Amino acid sequence: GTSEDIDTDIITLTRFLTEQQHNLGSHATGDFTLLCHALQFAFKSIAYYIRRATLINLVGLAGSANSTGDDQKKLDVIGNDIFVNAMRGCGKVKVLVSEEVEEAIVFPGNGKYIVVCDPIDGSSNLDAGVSVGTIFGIFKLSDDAEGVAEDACKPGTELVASGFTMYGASANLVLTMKGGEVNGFTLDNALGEFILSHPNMRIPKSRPIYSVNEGNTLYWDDACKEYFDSIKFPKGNGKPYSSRYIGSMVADAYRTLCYGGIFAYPADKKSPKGKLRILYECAPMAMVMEQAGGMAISSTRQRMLEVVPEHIHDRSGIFMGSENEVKKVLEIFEKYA
Ligand code: AHM
Ligand code: MG
Repeated sequence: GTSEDIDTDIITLTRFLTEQQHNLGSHATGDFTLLCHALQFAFKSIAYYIRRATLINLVGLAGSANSTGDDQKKLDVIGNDIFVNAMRGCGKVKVLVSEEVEEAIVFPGNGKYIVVCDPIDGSSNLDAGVSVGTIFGIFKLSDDAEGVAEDACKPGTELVASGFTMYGASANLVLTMKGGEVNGFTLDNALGEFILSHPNMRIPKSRPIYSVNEGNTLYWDDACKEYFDSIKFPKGNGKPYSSRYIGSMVADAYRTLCYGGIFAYPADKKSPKGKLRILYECAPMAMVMEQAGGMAISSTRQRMLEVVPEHIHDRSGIFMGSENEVKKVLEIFEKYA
């Protein structure tokens, strides 16, 4: 190529964050920006170790169990440690909730933020080289709060920012800030920078794709069965929906965001409260979906962002994705309510 083919004015995440902070004017202390820098370092490190995993023998079990008793992978432990250390190191975080740690972590110092995260979601897929991801949400500590575990039990409506990084063919970071657009960044491995590659992501209004673990059909309630039957056996000469399920929420959510459709992990007889966690799986994803023009609801038809967890590791059923697809769920669920 000639020199004209090279874009010399790319928007890196660093530049993007600096511009965002500038737009906030004198209100911005720079704390949030520093926190985001620590986050992006954690994503880069995790991306690096995932890419190197097989070569440096990080796959397999680590010989310990996480808070719910699941076997923990070596990379789960590493991902969590990277995340915790990055959040501690930036000095801006007071409370950290991680899927891998039973209790909320309260850091010394006067950090003003609460961070919730699933450092490596979908880790059962790791050994097969399937995409996994980090999910995160950021809350501001209330002025009168001293910073204890309970301060993290907030509804998604109070998130100041959220997103996820998918470690796939490339590392893709999706980031949104309260009231703002959803922006997608791709990690340029050679530069070591996230580059704004998908500005203002908008989820299509409708799309006939569904994503659910259909092996749970036996455990679904009638409303759930009717909904999935309605898209698989449409009336008249309508075409049935396509099925896509990776089993890695971040990857399934990223595809849903890009192509549209619906992703669901319903509450069922086996998991009466659902499988996915409210604070660091459902709420951050719901914020991304809504701000991209989509919807997210719980199995009880509540707006996902308004669900308040009683405990940091609480779960919920979830349906999220294109607006019209989620509305179809609501329509059928209302009949059973
Ligand atoms: P994890 O946090 O233990 O990795 O579990 C969460 C994952 C999600 O990524 C995914 O959507 C879901 O579990 C898949 O569950 P299932 O195997 O029951 O379909
Ligand atoms: Mg998880």
